[in-house]
Amino acid sequence: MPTSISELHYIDSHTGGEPTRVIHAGFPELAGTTMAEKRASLQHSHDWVRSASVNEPRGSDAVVGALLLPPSDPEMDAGVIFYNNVGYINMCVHGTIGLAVTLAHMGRLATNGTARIETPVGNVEATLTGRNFVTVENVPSYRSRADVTVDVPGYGPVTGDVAWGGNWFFLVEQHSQFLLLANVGELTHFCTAIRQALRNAGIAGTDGMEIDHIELFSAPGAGIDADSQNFVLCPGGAYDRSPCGTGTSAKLACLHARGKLAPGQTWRQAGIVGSIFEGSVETRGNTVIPTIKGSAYITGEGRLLSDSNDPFAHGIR
Ligand code: PYC
Repeated sequence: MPTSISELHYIDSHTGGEPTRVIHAGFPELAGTTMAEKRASLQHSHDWVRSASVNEPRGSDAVVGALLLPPSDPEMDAGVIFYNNVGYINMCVHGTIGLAVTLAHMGRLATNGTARIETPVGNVEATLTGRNFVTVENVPSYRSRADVTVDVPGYGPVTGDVAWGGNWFFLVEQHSQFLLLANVGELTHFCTAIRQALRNAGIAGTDGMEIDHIELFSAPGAGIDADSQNFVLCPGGAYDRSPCGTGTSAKLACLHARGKLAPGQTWRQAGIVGSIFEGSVETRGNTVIPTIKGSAYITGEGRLLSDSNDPFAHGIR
């Protein structure tokens, strides 16, 4: 059979240690108009773009992909679909911070400029406040349930809040884990057991959406200048190296709902590797609009090649 080579053009960055791979050319045209429709087209007809670009051997379970598209709304500057090693994520703040720095690298965003970005779950804004610093105004976020207790086999009852920050999170304050990078294996095991227990108990987000991110909190480790430190388990089994911007948004919504965070007050959230996002909220009806600040750095760019004779042309699925 004649060989053909497909080429996906990428720019890589990391945000607080968490990688983002922006794919900006080389993919097929997607059906539909909105980002939600285009995501459905990507998922059902061209899922190889996702797996070829983030799964091994070209990526890893830590990489979040960001397919950069023209916006459907002329008022917006860009559209994006985020995905990972197992499927599609709704919104991704670390990825939006990476995307803003990538747009600057491409000459499409100037310092102090704002990119208005369409996602499948709403519009967000990313403002470049310095070469590597970005402020993201996220989608409306809210706590849907407080103090939900679930029985987790092997661990016993675990209590947490359910909140939306662009993805669904179960946020746990009380537990007996030590949030240290050295404990990532045990933290992953614990969070995976919580996620399964929520599934088994039929506990979900609004509209029955799966709670696919689990977030643990503790006081920050020695020498970390933050209000809190977290560990976030992502849907594909990897942990977020950054403090997770949608998870921080969910946390801010919960703090606000408990009367522990006033509008405009700053919250410094550290992640498990010690990188920090700064967040605050404004209220809008029953929701909050979170603003998350972080930084990203370009780490590479090029073309991902897939040879049609390669058994892993579309990644290890
Ligand atoms: O920063 O929102 C985030 C995120 C979601 C999944 C990984 N990072």
